[in-house]
Amino acid sequence: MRFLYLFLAAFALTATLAHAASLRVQVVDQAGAPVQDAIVYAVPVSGKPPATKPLPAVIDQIKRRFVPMVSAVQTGASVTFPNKDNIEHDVYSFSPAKRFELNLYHGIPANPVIFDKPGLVVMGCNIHDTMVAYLLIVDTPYFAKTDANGAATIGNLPVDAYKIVAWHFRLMDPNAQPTQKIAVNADSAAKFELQLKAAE
Ligand SMILES: [Cu+2]
Repeated sequence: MRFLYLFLAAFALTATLAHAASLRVQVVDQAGAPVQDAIVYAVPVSGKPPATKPLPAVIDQIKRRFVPMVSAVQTGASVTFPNKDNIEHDVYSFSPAKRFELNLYHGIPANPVIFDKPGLVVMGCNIHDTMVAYLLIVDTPYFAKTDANGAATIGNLPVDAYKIVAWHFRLMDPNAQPTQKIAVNADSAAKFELQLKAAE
C-alpha cells in the first residue's frame, strides 16, 4: 500500500512538472547569421491565452538612447519612461497602436503609458532625431527577445499547441511575420529564418 502512495506521489509530481514547458527559439537571417533583438511570441492555437495580468515595463533614456531599444509587452501593460540624462527628452509616437507624447521632462514622468492595443509602437524624441525605440504589443504573456546569439527562451509555457510568431524591426515585409505551429512539450525548440533589410 505504501508503495502505491509513493507511486501516485511520483506520478503527480511528474504530471505537475509536465505542465511547465519551455520553448527555445533560434533566429537567423537570410544569410544564416544570428539575429539579435528579434521578438518571438507564442499564442495558443486552441482559444485564448490565460487571463494573466500584463507585467509593467520600463524603457529608460540613457546617453540619448532608449534602453532597451527593442522590447515587448502584453496588451494592457503600463510602461514608464525614466529619463536618466541631465538633458530633457520629449518622447512621442505616431504609431496607430498608441499615439502619445511625454512633453519635455527630466526624471520619471508621473504617469506610465498604457499600451492597450496590440501592434508595433515606434517611439522617438522630438529633440534628438537619432533616438528610436520599438515596442511590440502582443496578445499573449508568452514572449521573449533574442540575444546576441539569436537565441530566446519562452519559459513557463503550459503544454499546448501554439502558433509561434517571429518579428524584427528590420523585417523586409513588416506585415508578413513568419509563423509556425508547434506542439510544445517539456523542452521544445523552433528555428526561424527572417528576411531582413540591411542594417542602416
Ligand atoms: Cu531626447
